[in-house]
Amino acid sequence: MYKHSYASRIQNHTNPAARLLLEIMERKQSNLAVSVDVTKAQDFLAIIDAVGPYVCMIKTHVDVIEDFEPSLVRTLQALSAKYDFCIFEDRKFADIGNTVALQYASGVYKIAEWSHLTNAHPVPGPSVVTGLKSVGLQRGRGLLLLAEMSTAGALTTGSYTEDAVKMARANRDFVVGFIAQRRMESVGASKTDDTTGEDFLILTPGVGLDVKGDGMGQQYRTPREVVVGAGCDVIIVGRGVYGTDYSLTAKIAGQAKRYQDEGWKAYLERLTA
Ligand code: 5IU
Repeated sequence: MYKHSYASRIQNHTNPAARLLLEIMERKQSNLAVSVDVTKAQDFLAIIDAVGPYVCMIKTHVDVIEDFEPSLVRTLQALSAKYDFCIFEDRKFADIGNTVALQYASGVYKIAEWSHLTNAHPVPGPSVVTGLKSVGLQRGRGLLLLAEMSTAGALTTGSYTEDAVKMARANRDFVVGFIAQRRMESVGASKTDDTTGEDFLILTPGVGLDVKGDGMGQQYRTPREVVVGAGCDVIIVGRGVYGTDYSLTAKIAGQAKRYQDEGWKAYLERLTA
């Protein structure tokens, strides 16, 4: 059982984005990230405004927003300051170093300017980290590697996951953790998670309380299964929080509170188990 508290782990990280996330989690007593995958800027902002008090992080896919304008990220940043949450653009970079550096810094979205954390597939090898780091490190940004996916039949297994952990170990100033389904410290190590002395942030999608899947390959586990059973740090919840009617903001806020409570209760159970 991984028993280190979020607060005690701040000192294990030099990366400002990792430290900020752990500080917010402790301050707000929340390990909930809400993933806001909607296509209209108005819905996007309304959902964030509703869930803001309950989350440590908002996860975005800005490229699905049809009426995206640069001003949207300024508003997002203002909400991040108002409600005290980190921003994580779930971009899943996966190209050669030079290209991902351009995609991260430039184009329509200029992700490095506003997203505290982003992520990358390890498939290109260490150069994907080198490319992103050349842009993000100086801005105090952090990277998560996709070590495992939540979908049925995902290819992110075995030596692929092990190599992702090796890539992270070689870049601890910038790679702060993983998108994964379990703790990663003991992967490729001879010790258990608790004794390796390493500290990776484990952010985990595929979390839901009411359904087990979405008919499109997604697989859900409960906050307790993820946080207590698998030792993960942040639960990422999308449709389980915002449902299908985005105008029901009171209901969305209620769901966010429900997942915040479940996630935190599970964390306290892990600490004291
Ligand atoms: N996401 C996953 N599984 C993964 C990875 C990312 O679900 O393995 I990597 C993303 C996709 C979506 C969010 O943006 O997390 C989950 O949304 P729902 O809770 O609505 O399924």
